[in-house]
Amino acid sequence: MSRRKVIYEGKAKIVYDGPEPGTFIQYFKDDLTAGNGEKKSSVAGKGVLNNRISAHLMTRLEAIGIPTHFIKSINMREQLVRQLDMIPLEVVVRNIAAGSIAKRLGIKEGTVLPRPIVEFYYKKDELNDPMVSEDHIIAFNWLDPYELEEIIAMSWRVNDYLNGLFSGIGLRLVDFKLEYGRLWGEQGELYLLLADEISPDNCRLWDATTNEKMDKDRFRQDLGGVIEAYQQVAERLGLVPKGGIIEGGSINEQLAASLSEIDNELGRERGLRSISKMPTKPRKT
Ligand code: AIR
Ligand code: ASP
Repeated sequence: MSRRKVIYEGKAKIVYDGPEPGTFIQYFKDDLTAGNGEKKSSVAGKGVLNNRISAHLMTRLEAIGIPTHFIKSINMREQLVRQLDMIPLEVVVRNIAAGSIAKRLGIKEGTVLPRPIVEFYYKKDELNDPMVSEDHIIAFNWLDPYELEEIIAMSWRVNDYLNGLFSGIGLRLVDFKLEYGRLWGEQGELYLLLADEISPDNCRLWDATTNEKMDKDRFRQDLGGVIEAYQQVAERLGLVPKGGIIEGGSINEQLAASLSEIDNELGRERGLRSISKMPTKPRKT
């Protein structure tokens, strides 16, 4: 394998330079961390499942007009994505109280929120990703008011769509985290694209009938059955056959490799969409 340039190594992914200008390769690791890297582990096959789940969800979102960085799946752990100028914010959308909002505001976990709530966190490991207000975002110029409005609107749409998609497969979308990046067109116009990943690593998903946790909280809270939960999500989405691709703690490589072909086909069909056809409005100047 040729040596590729590592652009960035995160806790769960590695980003490599891509084969064409303006592209990156996103590699999904099996590593799991919590509490800003304080707790670490690795679960065989987690990266394969997240690659697949995220490829599928990004493709579905593109189909409803949400521009994303996803171009195509390359193999079971890698996807080709657009190179973006990342916005240093985590956008969290919550439907049901859990995690930090339950703790911070003393709301009982599982309480349905009066309406979806969008929160922003400044991406800075040294500071533990502190929550920030819209005023901080504008004052520190992380986004201009137009971009902020656009990101809130896009995040609401993503929430509406994913809520429906997950409820159709018996899962409650409790909350999730999104990241966005900027892309400039040839005329200098700006596009905001959904980036990073959407997977059980950054969504809370509960079984609709039992409220069983089917996401990274199984790892955060030492509940066990992490890979089984992720597989169950992939299985319900129709992305892996019944029984999954991880058997007895190891990946059925042959099965996993044959599966990634499906996303490749999808990618080829879609091709590289010209930036000028992106459905977002150019920025006001
Ligand atoms: N999240 C936030 N930072 C990293 C991640 N993965 C996701 C969590 C959860 C949501 O954002 O996975 O789905 C809210 O997290 P919290 O900890 O603020 O309650
Ligand atoms: N804070 C992230 C999480 O718990 C992961 C990490 O920072 O290590 O999802």
